[in-house]
Amino acid sequence: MNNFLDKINSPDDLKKLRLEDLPLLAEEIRDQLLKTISKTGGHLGSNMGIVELTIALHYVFDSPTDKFVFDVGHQSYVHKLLTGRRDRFDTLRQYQGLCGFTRREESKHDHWNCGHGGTSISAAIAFATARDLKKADNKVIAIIGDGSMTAGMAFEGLNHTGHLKSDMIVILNDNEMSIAENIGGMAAHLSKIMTGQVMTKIKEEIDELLLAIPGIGKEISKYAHKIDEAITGIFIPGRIFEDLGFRYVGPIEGHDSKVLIEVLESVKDLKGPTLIHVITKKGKGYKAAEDDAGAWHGASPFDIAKGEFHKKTAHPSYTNVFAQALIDLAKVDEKIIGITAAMPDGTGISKFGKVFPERTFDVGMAEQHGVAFAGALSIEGFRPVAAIYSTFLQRAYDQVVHDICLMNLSVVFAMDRAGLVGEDGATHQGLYDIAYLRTLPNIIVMAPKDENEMRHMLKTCVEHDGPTALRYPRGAGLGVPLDEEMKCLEIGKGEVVKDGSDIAFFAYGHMVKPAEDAAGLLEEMGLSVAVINPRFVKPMDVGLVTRYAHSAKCLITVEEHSVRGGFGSALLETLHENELSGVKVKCIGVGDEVVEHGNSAIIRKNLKLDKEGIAETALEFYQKLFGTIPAATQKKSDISGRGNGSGEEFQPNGKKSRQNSEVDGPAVNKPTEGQTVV
Ligand SMILES: Cc1ncc(C[n+]2csc(CCOP(=O)(O)OP(=O)(O)O)c2C)c(N)n1
Repeated sequence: MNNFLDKINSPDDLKKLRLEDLPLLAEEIRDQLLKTISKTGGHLGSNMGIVELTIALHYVFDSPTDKFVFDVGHQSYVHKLLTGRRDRFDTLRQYQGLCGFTRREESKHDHWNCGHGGTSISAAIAFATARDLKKADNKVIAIIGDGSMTAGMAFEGLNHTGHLKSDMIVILNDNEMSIAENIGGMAAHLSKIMTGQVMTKIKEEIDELLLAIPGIGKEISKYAHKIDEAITGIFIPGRIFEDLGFRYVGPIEGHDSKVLIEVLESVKDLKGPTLIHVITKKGKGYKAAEDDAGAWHGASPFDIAKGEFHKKTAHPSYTNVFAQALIDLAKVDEKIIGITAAMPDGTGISKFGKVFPERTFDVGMAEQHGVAFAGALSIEGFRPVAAIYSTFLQRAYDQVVHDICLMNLSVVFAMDRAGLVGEDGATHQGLYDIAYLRTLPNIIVMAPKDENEMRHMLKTCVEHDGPTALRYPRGAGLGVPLDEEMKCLEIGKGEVVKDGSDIAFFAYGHMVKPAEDAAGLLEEMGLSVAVINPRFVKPMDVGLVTRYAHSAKCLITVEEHSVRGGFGSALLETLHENELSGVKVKCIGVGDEVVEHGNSAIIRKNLKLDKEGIAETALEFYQKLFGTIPAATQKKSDISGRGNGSGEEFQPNGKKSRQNSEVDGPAVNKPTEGQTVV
């Protein structure tokens, strides 16, 4: 090995290499990608496929003066390796390490924070516009995959760019794959372009033969061209982009740095928008990933030699339990339809699709369209289940409001990855869905305490007339036994997991378990702690809230969600609406901050959302209200052994909170309502 990569600390070092060195550099980069991602996990296939293209971009352009905007940003690992982040590459996706997407805070070579798809062209045309307004002359290049090109926002960006006619380059990195197989007209159009290349070659050969006919050959050739143009407009490569106002260049072989460099050199100073269509192979250079691009898109740690992911011993994931439950429900209800937006495997809809292919729809990376599509299907009597991660449903917020809730349509939103998502980080955290959904009319919003309850909730959702939303976390369930029969839950009714009189935890969804564990720690100290599983945030179980507002000395809400607008806020509103004044309430959740990437256990510990953190915050709150626990009852004095690390607390005067908020006031003035203890 020549160790070219070891000497590259900036794009200037790359430019010192000879063209003939670049294939070896590409090999070294692929080795490094495998070495690191096999340990950290990450977007393997996309990065293996973009090696030569990234080398060529940095060889030809001058980053950071010239600006690269990677769409989604999941394919920017090679860019990170070439822009001074090689030494920290082993920290990829780790806590306080390099992010798995582009981050402005991380490097001057990253100009746009992303993680969601379809944003690159909008950002790039804005950078080009700003450049023109400032009379600067740097280049701007958006790099977008064929999967992300199916996002409506990408078309909006193309349309505006064509209109502005600014000097800008869009590189379409076409590997014929989104995470799964790419879908739709754009995919078909791109493959026609490639077929068109073959046809063009054939036509050139025919032309040569015609021209060789003495005397009349030239005339016949001209006539043949006219007919060809009239009939086969589809063979004009990139017609769709040309019509949008772009100069189309391609398709170009994407694994030959020399060719790519020649093409980039030849277009870099052209005026107006140019789209370069580059053909790459996802997973290039690693057989397992080339053979199964879907599985290796987002790889968990793996054995390089064997090409196998390390085995996980955890319980079945929420995703798998959801998929099986949906299949079971759809066997008896033929109106159930599964919808995914380019995440068939991540959401489990691919499993549903194997059993009910005709009732499964992957709409592409097009959440907005997917939600409206679900709405109109429900008008026709179907029961669409839109399985969209909490974070990606944000993209379709207006559709949830306008196309579903206002019409009171029976669509189920199954939101996987609700709560903290670990290594994917800030852009993927599912921390806002309670807030953005519970404010809407008609919708029922719920979260299960475990995977068994999730199945009952799913049945509750599909049988309810009107919109419903169900949130559940990333990863493994608790391993609880699954009831044989799924049953509908009473809407708006929670359960008392355990009774208690000093503190009542109202823990939403998957936070019931850590709250139960925290209650255990507090009880060891002599406190009496209730744990409530409210199940629904909308409608809230007013009876349960009222009961504990009277019977417990204080209420503590626990959620893996933004405290602002979340379950705790809803409980405070419930107290207010029911004139339950003077109740002491503390809201535990995520404060007004961006939660970065890293191992979920570390992040939860830092946010004090693990059992020790919850118990510690609860104890502090209790002691602040009522003084120290009497020594007579106290069994143990320190919960975690990690000292006092609580976050700032919410003050009515608007003082900032890091991760929890509290409200208190005069005594309770309403009678108690009864509730069964389960
Ligand atoms: C709005 C949104 N929806 C879904 C996703 C999840 N997602 C991440 S990458 C990806 C596929 C991207 O495909 P493509 O752009 O072709 O890039 P490739 O990985 O194939 O290089 C998807 C669906 C996302 N990041 N953003």
